[in-house]
Amino acid sequence: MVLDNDFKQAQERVDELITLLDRYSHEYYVLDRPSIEDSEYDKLYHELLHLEETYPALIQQDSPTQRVGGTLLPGFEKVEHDLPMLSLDNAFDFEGLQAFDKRVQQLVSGEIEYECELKIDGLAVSLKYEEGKLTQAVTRGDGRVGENVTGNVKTIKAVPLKLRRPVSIEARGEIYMPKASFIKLNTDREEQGEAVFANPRNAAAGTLRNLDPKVTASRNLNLFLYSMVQYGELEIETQSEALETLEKLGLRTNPDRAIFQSIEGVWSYIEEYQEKRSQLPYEIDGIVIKVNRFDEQEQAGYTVKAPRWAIAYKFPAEETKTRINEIEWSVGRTGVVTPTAIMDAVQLAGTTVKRASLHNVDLIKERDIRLDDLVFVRKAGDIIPEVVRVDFDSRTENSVPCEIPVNCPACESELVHLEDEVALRCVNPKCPAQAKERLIHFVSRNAMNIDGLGEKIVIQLFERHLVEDVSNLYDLDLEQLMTLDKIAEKSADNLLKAIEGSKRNSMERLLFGLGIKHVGAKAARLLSEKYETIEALKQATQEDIQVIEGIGEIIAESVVAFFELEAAIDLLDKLKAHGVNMTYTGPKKVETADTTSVFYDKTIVITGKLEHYKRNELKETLTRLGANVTGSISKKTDILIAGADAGSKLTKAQELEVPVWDEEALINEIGQ
Ligand code: 3B8
Repeated sequence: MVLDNDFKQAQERVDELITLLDRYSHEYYVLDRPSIEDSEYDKLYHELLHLEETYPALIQQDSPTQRVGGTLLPGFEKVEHDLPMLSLDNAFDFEGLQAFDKRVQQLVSGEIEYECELKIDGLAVSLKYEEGKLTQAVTRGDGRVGENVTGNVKTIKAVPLKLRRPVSIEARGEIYMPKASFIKLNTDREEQGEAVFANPRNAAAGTLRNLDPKVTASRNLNLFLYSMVQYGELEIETQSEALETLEKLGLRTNPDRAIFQSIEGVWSYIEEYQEKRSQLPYEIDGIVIKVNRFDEQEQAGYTVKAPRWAIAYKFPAEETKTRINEIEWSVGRTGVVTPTAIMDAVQLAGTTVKRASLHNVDLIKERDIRLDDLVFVRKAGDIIPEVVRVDFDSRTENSVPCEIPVNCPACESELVHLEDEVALRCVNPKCPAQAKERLIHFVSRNAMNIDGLGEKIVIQLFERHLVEDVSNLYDLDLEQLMTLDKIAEKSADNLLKAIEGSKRNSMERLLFGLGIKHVGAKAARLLSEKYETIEALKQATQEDIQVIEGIGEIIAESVVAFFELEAAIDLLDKLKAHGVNMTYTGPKKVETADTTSVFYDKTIVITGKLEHYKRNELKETLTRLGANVTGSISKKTDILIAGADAGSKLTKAQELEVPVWDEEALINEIGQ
C-alpha cells in the first residue's frame, strides 16, 4: 500500500506523542514525580487528539485518548478468571499470627522470609496485559467469575494502557478511592441532596461499577498492584521481585513494604503502621503477610478459598461509645438541611470528637438515632466521625424518635422533601442561612478566590448587614471594614485590594461562584471555554449546552433554569455595574474540529427516519466536525437534516427558510 507523505508523518508523530504522554503520565500518576507542566501535557494530548481525528485510522487501542469510553455499557459482562482470585484468611492478634507462622514452618522446609504489605481497603481486580497491552480488567466477583470492568479501569490514570515491555502477564491489585477524594465526593453529594457513601471502599465500588465510564473518569480512583499470577517468559522467584518487576513494567505498587525473617519482626511492622495508619492518604484495614519465596509458597499450598502462604492481619476497628446531647440542623448554600449530632466529647483515633454528621433524615430513621442515646462512633475515611449504631440496650423507656424539623431552622419557611432526594430542603430564595453560605462560597478559593476574606469575616459582614448579596462586597469601603472585630487597617486595606482584584477574574470563577446547582468548578470551566461570555451562556438553550463534552442534561437544565430567575439576572446586572468581568480570559480551548468542514460552527437539527446513518453516530460525526447538533428548529438553525417522514420540524424549517438537506446530500459531503 502506498501511503501519502502526510499520513506517514502523522503516523510517526502519533507514535512519538503516545510514547511521550505515557512517560509523563507514568511520572505523574505512578511515580508521583512529574517532569513537565500540566499545560504542556495538555498541549501534547490535544495534538494527538487532533491527529487522531484527522486520521481515524491512526487511533491505537492503547492511545491515552482512548481512556474515556463514551458509550454506556448494558451491565457488565461476566468473565471467568484463568486462575481463581482467592481471598485471605484473617488474624486479629499476635496469637493468630503465631499460629500462622507455626503452620507455615510445618509445611515449608528451610528458612522462611516474610514479606509484609499494607492491606489496602478497596476492591480487588485482575489486569491482563497481552504483548504489553491492557486487554482486560475483571473484578474479583465470587473468586471464580468476575465482572469485566475494562472500560472503567481504563479511565484510572495510574493504569498504563501499555507496559514498557511487550510481555503477556496477569497482575492483581486493589482499586481504591483516596480519603481526600472520598470526602470531597460526599461533601458534593450531600450538598446536592444525594445519598452519601458510607466509606471510601463503597465509594470506590460504586464508582468502578458505574455503568457510565464518564462517571468513573470524573472521580478520582487509584490502584496499587500487589501480585503477579501469570508472568509469561519473565523469570521471577519471589514476591518482592514480582513487585519490582511490576514497577519496571510501569505499574504502580505500594512502596511501604518490608521483609522480615521472623514473626516478631512482622509484629513490629504491624505496630508501626497501626500508628501511621491515620496519616496515610488512603484507607488500610490491616497488613498482609506473605511467604516471600515462590518455591516455598508452593510447598505451603492452598485451601479451597485461600493460600496457606499468606494471611491478613486486621486492625481492630476504632470505635467508641458516647452520648448524643443535641441534634443540630443547618442550612447549606443550596438549601439542603443537614443534621449533626452533638455528643459528649470522646477521644477517637487520635482526636477529640464531639460532632458527627448524620447526613440526612433517612439515615436518622434507618439507624433509629434519638436524643440521649448512647451511640458507637467511628471515623469514616479514617477522618470523619460517624454514628455507626445505637446501643439499644441502654435506651431508656421514655425515649422518643427524634423530631424532624418542618420549618427551616434559619428562616422558618416550610421545608420540602423533594422527590428522588434524601435531603430536606429550604426553598426560600431569601433564606438568610443560604445567603450566608452563598457568600462564603462566592469568595472561596476555587470561586472568586478573595484572599483574606475568611468565613469569620464573611459572617460578620453578613450579620452586620454590610453585605447581603455577593454584589454588596463591591460596595464595601475601608471605614466599614475597620468596624469589624480584630481587623487592622493594613489588613482591611489588603482586603479591599483583593476584592477589587477579583473583578478581573476570568468568567469560570464567577460562574462557579454563583453557586448554580450542579455547576461545579469543572463544569463552570467547560461552559466558560465554550461560551466565553455570561451573556452568550444566558442565551444558550438546554440542547446547545448539553452536547458539550463533560456536561450532561442535568447541568444544562440547571443552567437554563438559573438564567430564567429574575433574581439571578438582577444580581448579574449589579455585578456588571460594579465592573466585574463577565468574559472568559483563560487559555483558549484547543480547537479539535476541522475548521474547513462545511459543518464547522453550524447549528444543525436532525429529524425523520434515516436510512443510511444511525442517528447517534451521525450526531457524533457532525459534532466532531464542529457542528452544534440541537433538538429544535429556530432562526438560529443553519441546516435541517431531514430523513423520511419528517413532520413538523420540516414544515417549520421551510417557514423559517432554513436550508434542508436530505441523506443524499449528506452522503456527498461526509460519505456513509
Ligand atoms: C493471594 C495474595 C489474595 C491476596 C493476596 O492490599 C490471595 O495478596 C489479596 F489469594 O487479596 N488488599 C494485598 C492485598 C490483598 C491481597 C494481597 N495483597 N496487598 C490488599
